[in-house]
Amino acid sequence: MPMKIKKAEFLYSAARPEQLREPGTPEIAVAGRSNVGKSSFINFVTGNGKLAKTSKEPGRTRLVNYFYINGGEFMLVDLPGYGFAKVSDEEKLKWAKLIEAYFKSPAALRHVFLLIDIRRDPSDGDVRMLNYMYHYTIPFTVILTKADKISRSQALDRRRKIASALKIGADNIIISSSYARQGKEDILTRIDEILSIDMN
Ligand SMILES: Nc1nc2c(ncn2[C@@H]2O[C@H](COP(=O)(O)OP(=O)(O)OP(=O)(O)O)[C@@H](O)[C@H]2O)c(=O)[nH]1
Ligand SMILES: [Mg+2]
Repeated sequence: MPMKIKKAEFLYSAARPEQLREPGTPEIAVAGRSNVGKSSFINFVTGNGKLAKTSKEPGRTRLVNYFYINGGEFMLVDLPGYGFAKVSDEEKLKWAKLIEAYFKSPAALRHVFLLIDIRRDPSDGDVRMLNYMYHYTIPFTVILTKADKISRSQALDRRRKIASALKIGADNIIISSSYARQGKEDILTRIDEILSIDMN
């Protein structure tokens, strides 16, 4: 059964690790390269086009942004993107520390949606992110974004290639497009599955 999102609100932004929220409400984080479509994905999935700020300029999201869904049923967390060349080394280090702190206190972190542009091969940053998740044993689903840019048969082909490059099953990869509103049912069904797993 797909999860029904009735209400989505911006809750909080964290710029430094010590500002990360105390665990409580289950969290699903949205991670991926800068400009891959994370903020657009959050707007698409919640059905609220203005919730997360999107931009043509990579590096728009610099903070960890928390979105409160259905009055506290769960939280969607928009993580800052990685792999943006124009960012200074100092900024990169800040980013790494923030993400590291986020993954290290995963009490409430249930799942990560790792977004990858369907037209691109996984980057070093994507592989590093996957390794983080294996290291901290955080379950994840890969979401291929911008599927509107290619045909349906090309999309299936890209999914096979990316699955084999990442050594994961193609069934753990959802094809989506925020523009064409593709993949929403699969994503909402996955969210429902994630939240119904008994953590005790
Ligand atoms: N064609 C297409 N473009 C998309 C899609 N989703 C997002 N985009 C575009 O991709 C660009 C980046 O989108 P964002 O959602 O801001 O990306 P982000 O991953 O949040 O970027 P950062 O916050 O910089 O890490 C924007 O120009 C979006 O309009 C999609 O499904 N299809
Ligand atoms: Mg963003």
